[in-house]
Amino acid sequence: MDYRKLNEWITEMANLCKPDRIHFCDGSQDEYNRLLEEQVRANKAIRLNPDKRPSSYAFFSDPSDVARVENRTFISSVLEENAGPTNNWIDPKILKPKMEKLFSGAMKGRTMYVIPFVMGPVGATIAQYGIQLTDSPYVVCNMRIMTRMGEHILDIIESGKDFVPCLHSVGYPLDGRPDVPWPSAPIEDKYIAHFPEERLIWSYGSGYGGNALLGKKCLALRVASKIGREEGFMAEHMLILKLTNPEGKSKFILGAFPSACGKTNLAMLLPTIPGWRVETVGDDIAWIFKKDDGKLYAINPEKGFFGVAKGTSYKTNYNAMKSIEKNTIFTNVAITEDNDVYWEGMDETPIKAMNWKKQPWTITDREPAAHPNSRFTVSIEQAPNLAKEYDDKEGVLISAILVGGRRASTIPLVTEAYDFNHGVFMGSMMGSEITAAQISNDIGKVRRDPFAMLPFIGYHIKDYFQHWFDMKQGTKEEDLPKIYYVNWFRKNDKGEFLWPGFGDNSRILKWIFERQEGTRKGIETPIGIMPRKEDLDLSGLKLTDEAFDELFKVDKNAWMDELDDLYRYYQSLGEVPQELYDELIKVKERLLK
Ligand code: GTP
Ligand code: SPV
Ligand code: MN
Repeated sequence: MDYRKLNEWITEMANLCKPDRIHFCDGSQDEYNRLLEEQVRANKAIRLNPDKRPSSYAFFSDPSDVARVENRTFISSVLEENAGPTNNWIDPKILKPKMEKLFSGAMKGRTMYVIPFVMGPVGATIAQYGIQLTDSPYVVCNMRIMTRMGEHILDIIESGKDFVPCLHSVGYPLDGRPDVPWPSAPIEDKYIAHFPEERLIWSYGSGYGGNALLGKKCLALRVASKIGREEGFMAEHMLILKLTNPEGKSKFILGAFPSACGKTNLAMLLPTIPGWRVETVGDDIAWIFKKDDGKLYAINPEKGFFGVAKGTSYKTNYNAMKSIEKNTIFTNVAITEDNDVYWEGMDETPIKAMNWKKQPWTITDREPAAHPNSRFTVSIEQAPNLAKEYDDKEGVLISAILVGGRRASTIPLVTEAYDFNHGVFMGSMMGSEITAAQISNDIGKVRRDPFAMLPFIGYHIKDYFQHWFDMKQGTKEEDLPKIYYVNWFRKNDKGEFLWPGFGDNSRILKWIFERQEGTRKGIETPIGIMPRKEDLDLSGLKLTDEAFDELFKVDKNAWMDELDDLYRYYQSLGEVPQELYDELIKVKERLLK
């Protein structure tokens, strides 16, 4: 929206939603503290033990509002064919009036907060400005952590920057009724709507994560992916890490894994191999753009982590645990008797706790104490392994891109693509078991999730694939990032993970780094290049030959089935680029040789 329409838009939305008050957020620490304390007094949050977890708070959502709701998320493009077969679509001419009715009076009895923010470092050529209007102070506090937000951004917008208007309400007007700890609307009234042509976001009825922090999935992925398609960059669901070898040489590696499949963990990894270092540039979203040298660079549009709490421990993710020792907002975790946080997989299990539903819980209970999609929100600046480039508006040069998901079988630990097209093919075939990061009856089932972007592409998926191929135009193959298919989650027939994962993933990163340097070998297989046992640094790791063989096994029949299924998948999407079929055929021919 044109910045000259800013005040008009705010007034119009206020007239629609009828809040009691309007508050322009300045983004200060004072304002953040005040809002949190107000929510403690209103019984919406608890302040954690200041001796254990200084300046930290815990919130507990309504049990019906615990994750992104993909079946209530809409790409409301003017034409249905522009949303494509993978998105929910409603004609904006129908959705807008429907949502206007819901928004009408939705903020009665509440304050409407005006949040000016930018995704990306200020001054980055592809930075995207936004204004979120919300009636949730929880959202304000989370947006302050997750984005660059405040008065200074409003000044930039007022001085002439276009911005993406984002309207949000939890959908629980206080029309003569008392407030509840976590207001939200029933599922059938929830709408997470994107109007891509207008670059407009309307979200109604949920206060949780990606549904409500509109800078994140809505703007930085769905809307930005559409903008990127038009303006020549890519908005991707990827972590960005900086890997440094013992000689001090660094490379930047991106990784596209679906929700709750290990992005934050990889971005914050503590290598188990001596002398290697991993630093974090980003843990969830990467914007990829080309510079005049023809090479691809990335920036992290976010400024914080909204990380999965469950499973995070000093053993599995030391840097995350250090990051959340203070100044952190927790959502849907359990609370210990001394008023600290707990979740399954944490280092020590208490005998008793209060669970995420605020009920008494004991160690013998069958139900987990924390919700599987419990989260922490913390500034990226609290990461002990923060890379200095995280705020660099020039971005970082991409050496390699990992793609992968949770696959109990078929997909080997690591496979290098023969070239860029083969790598895009690998990304297109990604499948993963559905996790608790979205509300679904199919948790655990494998679904195709190309580049981990299935829920986040703001336009037709066939054009998305084409955009990948377009990105390479004018760039020499050797200047493009190398693409690797990884799978930390392969299991043996007893259902146990074959690979230790976490810090030991550094062994795979090392192979990838040295492949780029030309100092590591691998063997050509029908599905790509793989390390032999002697090509990987497995020192100090107990990995049997059987486990190794199983991790790298290419089961010909399983792959033929996979390719048949993939072929049908492509067919179901409409006209996907011919390059994908070409790659599919090449793999098939190599398998049959
Ligand atoms: P989103 O924030 O939802 O996008 O998730 P994410 O991709 O950042 O996933 P995250 O790193 O938070 O990991 C999610 C879950 O996967 C946690 O429970 C981790 O403990 C687990 N996990 C992460 N890395 C590994 C790994 O290498 N091996 C195994 N077995 N589990 C892992
Ligand atoms: C994801 O689901 O990929 C997340 C969490 O990063 S949310 O912000 O809720 O989308
Ligand atoms: Mn994510």
